[in-house]
Amino acid sequence: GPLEETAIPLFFGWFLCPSFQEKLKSMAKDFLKTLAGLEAFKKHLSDFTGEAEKEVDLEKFFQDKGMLHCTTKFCDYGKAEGSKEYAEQQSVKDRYGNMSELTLSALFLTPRTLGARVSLSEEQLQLWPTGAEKEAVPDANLPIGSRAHVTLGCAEGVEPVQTGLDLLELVQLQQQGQEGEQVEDLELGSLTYYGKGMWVLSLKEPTVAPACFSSYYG
Ligand code: 2AM
Repeated sequence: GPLEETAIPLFFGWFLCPSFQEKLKSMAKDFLKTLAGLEAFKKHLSDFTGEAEKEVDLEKFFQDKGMLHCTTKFCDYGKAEGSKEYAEQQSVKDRYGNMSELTLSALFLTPRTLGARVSLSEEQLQLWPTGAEKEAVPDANLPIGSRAHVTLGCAEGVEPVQTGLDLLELVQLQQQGQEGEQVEDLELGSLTYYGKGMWVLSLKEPTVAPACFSSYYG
């Protein structure tokens, strides 16, 4: 009967330790503050506002989406394709509840989302679901794990799933050799503008985020 079955969660992922969540949130806040003050950003402000000359408060523009985490597999309680197989995968069972260190390599924002890019280790990639990139961008050959990220905020009416899609768009541009417009060297790293309101801050020193592999039922 249903009571003997294992319930499949909404999603699996690495959940950042509470103290680190605060650290990352304040890092993102500082970044937005710096960005808002740059002439280069002001020049492209209409990407965010739809009209020139209008002001935007970036900190209010991106709404908090709660507990910071890096989703591995979105299961939708078993309705998403491959979720049962993922939940039963040996590596998933073995690592469940284990701590891991996520490497954050960049912060990025678009007129839809604000996120941190995660560079997964070989070991962490064993928990990465097959087809996560193909499912999002079927026509491209994007590196496995290149969708990995932490959503830090979304514009009004935007669902967090968008953050990974925005990241993949950026990864695709980089893969196609688009170098973007190197805008500025900030304290945290170099800032690049890729057009259409897409900004990337490559961290000079990747930030290590302690996180626990677990799942969320809601
Ligand atoms: P996120 O990983 O970009 O934050 C609950 O909605 C969580 O699952 C969110 O963290 C969300 O996005 C992620 N999510 C929602 N729908 C998804 C999908 N179709 N594919 C991958 N992740 C998804």
